[in-house]
Amino acid sequence: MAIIISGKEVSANVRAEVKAACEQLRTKGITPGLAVIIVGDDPASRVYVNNKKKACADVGFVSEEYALPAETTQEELLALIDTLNRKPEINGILCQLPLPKHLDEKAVINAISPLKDVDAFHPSNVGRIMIGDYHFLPCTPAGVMELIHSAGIDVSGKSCVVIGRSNIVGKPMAMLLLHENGTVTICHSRTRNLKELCSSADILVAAVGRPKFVKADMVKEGAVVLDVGINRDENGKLCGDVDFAEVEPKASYITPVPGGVGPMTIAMLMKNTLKAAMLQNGID
Ligand code: L34
Repeated sequence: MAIIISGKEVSANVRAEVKAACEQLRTKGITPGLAVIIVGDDPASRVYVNNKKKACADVGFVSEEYALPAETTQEELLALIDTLNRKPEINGILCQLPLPKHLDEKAVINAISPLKDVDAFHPSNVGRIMIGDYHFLPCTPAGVMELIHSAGIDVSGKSCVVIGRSNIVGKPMAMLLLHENGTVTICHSRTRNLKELCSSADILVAAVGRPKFVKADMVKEGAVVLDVGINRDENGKLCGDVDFAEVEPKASYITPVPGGVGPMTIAMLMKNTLKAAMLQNGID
C-alpha cells in the first residue's frame, strides 16, 4: 500500500504562501499580473487555462486572458507578445501549448521576454536551469520536486528514472533531480531495456503521454512514483501514464491523476509569476 501524495493539498499550501507574499507586495503598491494566451479551442487547454485564471484570482493576482481564434497568424501572435512584453503591469506571459500546427512554437517561445517567461521555456531560461543559476523553474518539473519534498523524500544518491525527454518536462525534470544529487537516467521511445531500467528506479517519473503505460512489472517494490501524464482511458476517464491500480500496491509513494502533478503545475506558475513581479520591481 502506497502513501498517496496529494497534489491538491500540496498545491493549496504553495498557493497560500504565494497569497501571503502577494499581500505583502500589495502594501508596496504592486499587484502581480499574468497574461495567458490561448489559440484555438482545444478543450483540454481550455480547462487548464481556466484553472490558471482561477488560481490567479485566488492568490490575488490580476490575470488577462487573450483567447485568439485558431486561424490567428504568426505575425498577429508575435505582435500580441510584443505588446505584452512592453506592458509594465504584466509580469508574466504564458502562451498555452500546443499551438495550432501552422504556428511556429519555437519562434513564439523565443519572442517572450525571458524576464516574463514564467513557463521557463525560453532558451536563456533553459540555459540558466542547466547551470543551476535560474529565476524560474519550469512549472511541471518544479511541481514534481515540490511533491517529492512534501513527502520528505531525499533525492540525494537515489536512482532516478525519467520516462520521456520533452523540452517541457522530461529534460528539465532530469536536470532538477540531478541538482539534488540524484543519479538520473532518461528513457524514451528508443530505449532498449526500458523495463529493466524502470524497475531499478528508487524514484520513477512518468512523462510519456500514454495512458497507463507504466505497469507493475516496471516498478521496483517500494519505489516513489510520480505521474506527469494526463490522458483519457478507454472509457474517456482522466488517467495518468501510470497504471495506478497495478502500481499503487508496489510503490511506497505515488501521485494520483487527477489531483497530483496537474494542480502543482498551476501552483508553481503562481510562484513564478510572483517572482517575476518581484524581479521586475527590483525586489528579491
Ligand atoms: N505554455 N503550455 C504552457 N505551459 C504549461 O505549463 C502547460 N501545461 C501543460 C500543457 N500546456 C502548457 C499545463 O498547464 C499541461 N498543463 C496542465 C495544467 C493544469 C492541469 C493539467 C495540465 C490540471 O489542472 N489538471 C487537473 C485536472 C484537469 C482536468 O480536469 O482535466 C489535475 O488534477 O490533474
